[in-house]
Amino acid sequence: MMKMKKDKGTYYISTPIYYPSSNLHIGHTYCTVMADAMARFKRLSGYDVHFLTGTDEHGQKIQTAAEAAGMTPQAYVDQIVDGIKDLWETMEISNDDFIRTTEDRHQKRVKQLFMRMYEKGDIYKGEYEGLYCTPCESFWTENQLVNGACPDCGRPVQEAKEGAYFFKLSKYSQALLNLFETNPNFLQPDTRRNEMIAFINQGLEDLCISRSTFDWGIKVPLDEKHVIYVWLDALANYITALGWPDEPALYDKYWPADVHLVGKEIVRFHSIIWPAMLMSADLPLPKQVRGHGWLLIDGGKMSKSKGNIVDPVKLIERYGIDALKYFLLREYSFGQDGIFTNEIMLKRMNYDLANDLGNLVSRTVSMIEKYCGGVIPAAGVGTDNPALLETDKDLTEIAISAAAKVEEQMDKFQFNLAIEEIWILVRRANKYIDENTPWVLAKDEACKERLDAVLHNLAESLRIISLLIHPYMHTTAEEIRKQLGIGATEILWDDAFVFNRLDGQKVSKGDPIFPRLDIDKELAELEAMKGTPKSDNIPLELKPEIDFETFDKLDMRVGTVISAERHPKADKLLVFQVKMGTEKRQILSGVSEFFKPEDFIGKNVIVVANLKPRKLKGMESKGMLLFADNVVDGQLRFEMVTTVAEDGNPVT
Ligand code: ME8
Repeated sequence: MMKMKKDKGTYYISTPIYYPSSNLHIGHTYCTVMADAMARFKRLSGYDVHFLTGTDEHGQKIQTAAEAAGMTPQAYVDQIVDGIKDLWETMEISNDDFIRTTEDRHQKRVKQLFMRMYEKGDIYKGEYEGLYCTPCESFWTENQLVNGACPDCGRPVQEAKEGAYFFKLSKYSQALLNLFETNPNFLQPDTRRNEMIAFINQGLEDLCISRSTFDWGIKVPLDEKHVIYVWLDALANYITALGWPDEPALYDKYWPADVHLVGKEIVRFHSIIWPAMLMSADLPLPKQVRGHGWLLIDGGKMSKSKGNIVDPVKLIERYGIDALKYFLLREYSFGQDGIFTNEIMLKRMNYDLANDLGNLVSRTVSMIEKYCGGVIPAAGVGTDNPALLETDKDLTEIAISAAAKVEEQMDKFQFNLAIEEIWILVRRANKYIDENTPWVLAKDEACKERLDAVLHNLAESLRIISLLIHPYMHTTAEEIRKQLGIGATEILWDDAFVFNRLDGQKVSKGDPIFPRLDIDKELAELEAMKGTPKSDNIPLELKPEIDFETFDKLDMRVGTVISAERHPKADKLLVFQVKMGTEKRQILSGVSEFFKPEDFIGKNVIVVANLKPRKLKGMESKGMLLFADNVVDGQLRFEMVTTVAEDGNPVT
C-alpha cells in the first residue's frame, strides 16, 4: 500500500484549561472529545498536530475550595488533577501535552509575559473599586450586570476595593474591532462575534490584572504582595506550554494556534483579553477562537448543588468510550446548547451504533464467512440487471464521495453533520444488503459471481467506514479493520477515496461491536445510580468573610407579599408589592426561573429594607428580598415561619 506524505503543515488546537475545583463532568468531556476528534482528524488527513489541554489551578475559587476541604491548595489541586489526567487517559484522549499552571515552566513564563507587557507601558498601578464575582474571578461594572448579578453565571456580586495593577485593555479597543472586522473567521460562530463587537462598543475598561486579597497565584514580578489575575495567568498557557520565550522550538513550530476551542461563556476572555495581551507583547494572534454551546440538564447548567452532574466515568464503564464519544459528537450541533438526557443518549447508542453500524459489520463479516469461506472476494459485477447495477453504482458513489463531505463539515466544526455523512453510507450499505439479498443468491450456484460482487462491495464500504469513523471512535475503527483482516495495515485517510483495496483478505468475526441495550432497564439503573445528594458531600463554597460592623449595616425587616407579577420587559424578574408596617414597597427580584408569582401571595419574606433603590429594566426596586441557597437540593428558599395578622402585617 502506498504511503502518503504528511505534508499539510502544522495544526495546533487547544481546549480550555479546566479548573480543578472539583471533578470534571460531561460538559468538560464534551469539549475535550471535540478537540480530540479534530486533532485525530487532522493527523489522519496529513497535518502535524499539536493538541494541548491542562488545568487552571490558581485563584481565589481554588483557594476557597481547598480551605473548605482542609487542605493546602497544592495538595487539593494535585489530587483532582490526577483524576482529570486519569479521565483523559481512560478516554484515550490524544493530547500531546498537559499544562498545569502550577508548573515552574508555566509560572516563570507568565512572569516574563507580564514584564513584557509592563515594559511596553501597558501595565500601571492604580486602585480597583468594583463589583466582583468570586466564582468567575471577574470584576464587573454596574452596567455590565444582568438583573444586578454576574452576567456570566447569574450569581450575586460584591463590592471590592484593592490597590492593583491594571492592563491598558482600553488602548486596544480599536485594534480589536479591526480584528473582528477584517478577519471574520477569527471568532466563530458569527453570533459570538457580534456579541463581542457589541461588548467592545459599550466601551472597554482597563483590566485589573492583580489581586492582593488572597495569595494562591503567581506573584507579580516587582511587587510580591500581589498575585497575577488568574485569567491572565491561565490564558498565557497556550504559549507557555510551547516553551515561549526561553525554549521556543515548539513555539516556533506551532504558534500561532489554529484554534482555541472554548465554551461560549469564556469566548470574551479568549477573543478580547487574550488577543490584547498578545498585541501588547508584540506576539502573533491565534488564528481562531471557536465557542461551543453548553450541555444542559433539567433545562439548566449542571451544578453540584442540584445533584445533576453527569459523571463521564460511570457512562464509560457502562457503555464504553466510543459509544459515549459518538453520542457527544453526533447529538449536538456545534455552537448551540443541547439537552442531555439518558434517554436521548441510550436511543442514539441503540439506533445508530447497535442497529446501523453493529448490524452492518456483523452481517457483512458473517456472510463472507458463511458464503465465501471467510475470504473477501475480488471485485466484480456479476449481473446485468439494471436495477442491481444501479445499487452498486449508488453505493460506490456514496462511499467514495463521503470523505470529501466529511472534510467539508469538519472544516466548519460540524461534527454531527460530518458523522451524519458517514451514517448515510452506513445506512446505504444496510439497504444494499436488503436489495441484493445475498442469502437468496447463495442458494443458486449460477449467482455466485453476483454474490461475490455484493460481498466485495460491502467489505469495501466497511473498510471506508472504518477510515471515516477513525477520528471519532478509533477503537471501533480498529476492531472493524481487524474483522476485515486488515488490522495490521496503516490507516491512511486517502484510502477513503478509493473503492478497490480488498481482495483475498481473511475476515474473522468478533463479538458484536455494540450490544443492543434494553433502554427501560438502563434508564432505571442509571436513575438508581444517581442517589440523593447529601449536604455533607457538597463542599460549602463561601464568599470572603465580613466583619460584624459590615453586617450590622443591613436593616432587615419582615414584610408580607401583597402581589407579585412578571416584569413586562425582563423574563427573569418578578415585581413584588411588599407591605411592611404602614409602608408598601415595590421590590424586584430575579427569581422567576425558580418560582411562580402566585407562590408568594400572602407569604412573609425577609426584606433588606435600607438597600439603595435602583431601577431594573425601567422599574424601581426599593430594597431586596432575601433568598438563600439550600445546599442539599440547590433550591432557593425565602419563607419565614411566621403568621400574618388580620390587618396583613406579620405577627412576630
Ligand atoms: O472556565 N456544557 O474552566 P472550567 C458544555 N479555567 N461545556 C461545558 C459545560 C457544559 N455544561 N461545563 C463546562 C474555565 N464546559 C477556565 C478556563 S482557559 C485559559 C481557562 C466546558 O473548568 C466548556 O468548554 O470552568 C467551558 O468553557 C469549560 O468547560 C469551562 O471549564
